[in-house]
Amino acid sequence: MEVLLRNRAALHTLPATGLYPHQWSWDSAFTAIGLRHVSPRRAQQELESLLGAQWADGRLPQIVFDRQRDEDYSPGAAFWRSEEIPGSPAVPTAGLVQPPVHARAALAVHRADEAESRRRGFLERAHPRLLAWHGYLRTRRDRGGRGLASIVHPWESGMDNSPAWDGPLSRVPDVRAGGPGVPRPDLRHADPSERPSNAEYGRYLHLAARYRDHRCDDADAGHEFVCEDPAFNALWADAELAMAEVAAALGGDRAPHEARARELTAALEPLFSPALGTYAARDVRTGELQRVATVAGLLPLLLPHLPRAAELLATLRGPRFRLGTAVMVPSHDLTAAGFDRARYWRGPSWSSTTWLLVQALRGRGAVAEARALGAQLRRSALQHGFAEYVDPIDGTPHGTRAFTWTAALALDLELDPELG
Ligand code: 2M8
Repeated sequence: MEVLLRNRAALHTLPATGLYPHQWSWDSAFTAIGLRHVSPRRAQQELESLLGAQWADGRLPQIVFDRQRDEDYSPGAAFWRSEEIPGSPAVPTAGLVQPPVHARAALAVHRADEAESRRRGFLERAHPRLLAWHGYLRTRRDRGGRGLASIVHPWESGMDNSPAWDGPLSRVPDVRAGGPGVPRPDLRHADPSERPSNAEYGRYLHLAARYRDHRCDDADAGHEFVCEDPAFNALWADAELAMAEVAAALGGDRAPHEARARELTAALEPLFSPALGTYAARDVRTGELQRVATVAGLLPLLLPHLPRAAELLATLRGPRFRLGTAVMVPSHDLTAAGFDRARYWRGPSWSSTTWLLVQALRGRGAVAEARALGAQLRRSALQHGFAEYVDPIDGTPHGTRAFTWTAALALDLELDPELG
């Protein structure tokens, strides 16, 4: 709670006061999941402040900027100039998106105090915005034509420098070529060996600038990075299951959402790689599956009708991810040549993905494993001042400290009647 209070700003919570001084999309959803236990109203406001920054086409932005802090993070409001793009909201935002975990969070927040939720009309107000958000993914983001949402930037996966993006990113020009260096205010707050490299940032900025210069138009044929991410789509399918509950709570029809969740689950199938024992990202431009096992490929375990659950559980428990003996769940295959214990999404364990897998294990009836994994997350969070990510082999903390979603999700597990 101390971390959540320290990072509080207006109606939302910053992921961390130094490294991430704005509001991030999926961070706010995880934050609300923790906050709901202590202040359901604050949790509602956390989500509503993000939903308030929705674009006319339904997208929920990756970042909602605080103009006062524009020097402290790159790229910021002055880079995106969202106010010049038709359909953008009144507040400055990025044009990209992040994984759609918001409906799941809204349902959890509603259930934390249904009377307060009804009194404030929380679900009634959130529902149309969540529908529009999922509608955006369906109508604007199916770039591959196979029923899955595509991401158009690694930031949209939430797992920025995951090795899954190395192949597709290698074809993207680096803005540094012939130009100035890239601004890295992030390196004031975290060690360079724990963050994405300058070569990756050069490509991130090229892609973001191009998207901005094309008015964040998803129909533009010239995207240089278009990928189907198993985690993004599994979280969307899970969010549709949450929407079925939201619709039922409002006296509506759950069936269309359940049907969509099944369709998405089926559409994920071609992303399964028997060689890896996980789902894998597909580069839509080349059609190639990326042959790397990452935690993103395990997240379809959240889905109840998944045909590959047994294979995913075996991989999670096997040498690549070592459930029970690794510290939480590594972001990348422990046996891969490119596994890096300390660098961001190329190996370290994160609370968000670990928490999602705690829920997935519980959903599949593996309650003892869910409890043990949840206990590891809480222990690690408390031991290291709520670190952003940790070494999966010896637990060494990395990135920033007093990180909001680490605190929020540890709090959620602490107060979970079955797991705490
Ligand atoms: C990280 O991503 C941002 C860009 O969105 C960054 O590296 O500056 C990721 O870990 C992402 O998942 C997270 O939402 C964000 C804020 O915590 O930081």
